[in-house]
Amino acid sequence: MAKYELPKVPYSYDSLEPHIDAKTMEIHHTKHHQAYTDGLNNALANLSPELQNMELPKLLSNLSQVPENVRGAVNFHGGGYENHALFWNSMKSSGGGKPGGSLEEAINSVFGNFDSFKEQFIKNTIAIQGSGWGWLAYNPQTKKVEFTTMPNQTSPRTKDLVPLMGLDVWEHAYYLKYQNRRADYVNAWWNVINWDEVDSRLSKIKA
Ligand code: MN3
Repeated sequence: MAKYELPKVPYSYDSLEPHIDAKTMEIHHTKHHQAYTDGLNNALANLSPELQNMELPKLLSNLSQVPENVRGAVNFHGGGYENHALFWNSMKSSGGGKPGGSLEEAINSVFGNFDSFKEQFIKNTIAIQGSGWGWLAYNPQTKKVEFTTMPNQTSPRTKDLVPLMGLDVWEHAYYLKYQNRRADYVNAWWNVINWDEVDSRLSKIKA
C-alpha cells in the first residue's frame, strides 16, 4: 500500500491570481507534486521496514542511512514531496505584507531588517542555475534563521536545516505565465506569502 498521498492545496487553484495563475497551480499540484508522491512511494518500497516507517523529515536528514542505490530517489522525490507541501501552505489569497512576531525578530537579528532579507532572498533565488529552490530555514546549531538555495528537490534537511519557507523556481512553477521571466515571478510571489503560517513553523520548532 502506498504510504504517501498527494497533499491537499488548502485553497482553490485560482486563489493566487494574478501572481500565480490557476493553470500553473493545477498542473504543478496534480501532475508534478503527484509525480514526486508516486516516486517517493516507489523508492520507499525498496527500503527496510525501519526506514520505511521513519518520518519523512527524519529520513531526509539521515540520507546516509539510505542504501546508495535508492538514496538519489529518496532525496529527489522525498524532497519534492515535502517541499511542495510546504510551498502550498506557505501561500494564501491576499497574502504578502511583512512577518510579525518571533519570525520578524528572527529575520531582523540576522538580516538587519525585512527589506534587506527580501532583497537577498530575491537576488539569490533568481540567480539559481537551472532548477532549485530558495529557502528561509532555521539552523538548530546556531539557533538562527538563514537563507540558502538548494538544487533540484534536495531538502534543506540534508544540511541539517529546518525548512521554514521555500520558493520553487523550477520552470514548471512559472513558465506558463511568466515564460523566461523568472525575476517577475520571484518578485510577484511576495504578494501571496502566508506569513502567519511561516511564523507558526518557527514557533513550533522553538517550542
Ligand atoms: Mn515544483
